[in-house]
Amino acid sequence: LQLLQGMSQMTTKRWVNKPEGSNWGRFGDDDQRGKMNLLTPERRVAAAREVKEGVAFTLSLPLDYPGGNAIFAHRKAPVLQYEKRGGAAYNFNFKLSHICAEYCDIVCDDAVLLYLQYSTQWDGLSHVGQMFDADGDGVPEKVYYNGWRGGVDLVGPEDAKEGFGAHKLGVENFATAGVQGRGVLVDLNRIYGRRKAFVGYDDLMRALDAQKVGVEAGDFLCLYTGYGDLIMEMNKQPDVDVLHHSCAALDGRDTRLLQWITDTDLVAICSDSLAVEVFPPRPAEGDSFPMLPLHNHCLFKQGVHLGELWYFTELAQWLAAHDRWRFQLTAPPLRLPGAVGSPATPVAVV
Ligand code: UVW
Repeated sequence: LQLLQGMSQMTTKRWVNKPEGSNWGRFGDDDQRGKMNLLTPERRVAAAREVKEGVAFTLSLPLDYPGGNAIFAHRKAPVLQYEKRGGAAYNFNFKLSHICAEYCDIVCDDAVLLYLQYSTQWDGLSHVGQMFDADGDGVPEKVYYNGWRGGVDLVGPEDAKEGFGAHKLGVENFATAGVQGRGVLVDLNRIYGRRKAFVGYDDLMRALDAQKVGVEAGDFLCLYTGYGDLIMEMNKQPDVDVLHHSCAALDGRDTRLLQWITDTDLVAICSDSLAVEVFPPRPAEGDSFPMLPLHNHCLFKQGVHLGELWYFTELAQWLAAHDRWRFQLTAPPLRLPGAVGSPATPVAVV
């Protein structure tokens, strides 16, 4: 019987090797939600207890910011589009009635070409993977969180002629996790201003100690760096050189920081900065290393979602004025099957 059970386990698992520091299998061999599994009813109740005044803050940029595509050539500003309705007229300011006498209703519809990671966004677990020998044949393959495979479970235009998308680890799995919990804001802007800084474990602990707040299992760690203010001030004409040399971000090469992320069981890290971590990272030893070490640790190994280009300014001011750092956070991604990222318009309630 033991042998049979062992065999059936081997057939459901997609990996025989798992990356060092990963938690693959912790939430089941077929898990696609990662640490969002830790958003239990108890944690949602704890988050709701942070609502004392009922004041709400929108934590997204307008989704046409940062503006242009100088930051990432491959991510373009949203373009609204319009369709014709029936004959020649566009379905915009369109008269619904054929005879418009006393009453005539008019209607508008639109569509959008939206790069899902252009502005305030979530990175899904399918956003970053790694070449890794998961099947133990000595040859690395394209692998994502929990062993899901590039080219098989995540299919792109170079893998097939049709049927593209993240058939596993798509953001719809994240959306249906009910993304609401307790946010903890760390005000890095207060410490570093607009100076570029690599924030490692010691720095983050000092910031948390100064605010007399901790991060617990199930929390969303939110980092206010001031980068969002810079983006807003640049008024859709981003100065890439200034952005590149400004504000604090996490040091993805700090192994103690990565271990702390693992150990706290936080469910997500959200920042107003471009990539949560400093990019490019500090140089690493050897000739093979992740260019996005924090993404690698969070998305690929631990199933921790990352929120980027959020907007925390007014929330940070309110929290500082009230000497509070926790709030209820509601931040679902789009329930868009097969997408690897999603725009977000998160809301904090204090
Ligand atoms: C990259 O492609 C650099 O990803 P992200 O926007 O998540 O930093």
